[in-house]
Amino acid sequence: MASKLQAERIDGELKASGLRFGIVVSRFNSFITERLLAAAVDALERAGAGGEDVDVVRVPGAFELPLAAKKLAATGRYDALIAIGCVLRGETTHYDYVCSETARGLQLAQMDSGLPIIFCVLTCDTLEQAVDRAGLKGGNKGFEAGLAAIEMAQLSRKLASGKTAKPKLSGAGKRRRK
Ligand code: INI
Repeated sequence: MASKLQAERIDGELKASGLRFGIVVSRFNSFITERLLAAAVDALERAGAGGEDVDVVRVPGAFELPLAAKKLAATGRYDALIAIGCVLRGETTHYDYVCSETARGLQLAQMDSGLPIIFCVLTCDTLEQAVDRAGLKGGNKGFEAGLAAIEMAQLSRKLASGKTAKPKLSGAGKRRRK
């Protein structure tokens, strides 16, 4: 038998006004990362963020993103962070170390701080693949990251406030008072 319980949805709204964002961007492969950055800022602006609500910090390469993100998180100034980078496979294993440590470091920073840190690091075999994901065929992952940052910031506020909706029973499932 189908359940009568109607669980309420708890979502983060896509409204950026009143929220503060920090964006950490890698200068390595800046041809790609600056396009991702522009699209992320565009998403925040379209959702209502003001210029004074968005800070942009640049680091040398993707490997440096986790430490900068961790330090930004520690300031307590932000509702969400976005980490932007682009790692392209070369002929050595360097790529694998940079990719795995960047992802691991950002996840650690996110879990340690409790602040949403959006992973906008492209890890591609070729420059063509990266270009496709930074504004051509595959859309722009920076824009997606901007939206994810807003959603996670709103959701985090909701969950932290404890004002989440409680599941309620529909008509037939309600207990009658005698
Ligand atoms: N950093 C990147 O962001 N992308 C790359 O493709 C890359 N490659 O290929 O080497 C890269 N290396 C630099 C690395 O992130 C650090 O900045 C460097 O090792 C200093 O710690």
